[in-house]
Amino acid sequence: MSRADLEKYNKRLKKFLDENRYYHTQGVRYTAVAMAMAHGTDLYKAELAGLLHDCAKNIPDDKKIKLCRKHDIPITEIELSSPYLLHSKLGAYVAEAKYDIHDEDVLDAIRNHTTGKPEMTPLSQIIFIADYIEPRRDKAPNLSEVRRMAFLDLDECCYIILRDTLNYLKTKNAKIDSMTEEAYNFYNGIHCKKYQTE
Ligand code: DGI
Ligand code: FE
Ligand code: FE
Repeated sequence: MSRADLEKYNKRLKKFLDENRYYHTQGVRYTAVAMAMAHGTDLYKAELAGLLHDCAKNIPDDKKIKLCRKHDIPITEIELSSPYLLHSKLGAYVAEAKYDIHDEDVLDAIRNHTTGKPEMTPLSQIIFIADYIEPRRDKAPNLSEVRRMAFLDLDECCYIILRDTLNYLKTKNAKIDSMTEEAYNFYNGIHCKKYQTE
């Protein structure tokens, strides 16, 4: 693993992403590195996972489903009805098969970046959060609070993001992935213990 590899991956990635997605990816890449600095975790892994987290995003939805089936990646009912959710699982597969990444922590961070999950590693939390707060994001509520919390408390930051995401999905009447719900319950539990609330 070296920094030269990152530029090699970046060049390859550019061919597979549309322009907006490419710039979003650079935002997540550098936001993740800054967060790794603040939390004392591995800078290279944060940069690598940030760079590759959406590597499967621009694959058309029908092809996402086909590729998952071909490579024995299990598809849940909700993923079948909202196939964009598959880009994270499929992204972990692509990162391993096409970019030759075998670090399980990095692959897990890519795999879990859309829904989150309970007990994420610090790297998975960093990618989950960086994806939400990178500088080009401007639609989520409470962004300035979330951006500040990203550098102070990873668990609390995940709690706020999951709470606001579930609220947003409910207003849109979108189907909720059980993993998003489980992740919320887990980080809400930590939040309640810390702040002694119900
Ligand atoms: O790929 P990005 O757009 O950079 O970001 P992402 O991978 O975090 O995907 C964000 C979208 O995923 C956002 O619109 C909320 C949505 N999402 C997260 N959890 C769920 C969900 N959508 C549904 N339907 N159900 C979920 O549980
Ligand atoms: Fe994504
Ligand atoms: Fe993203």
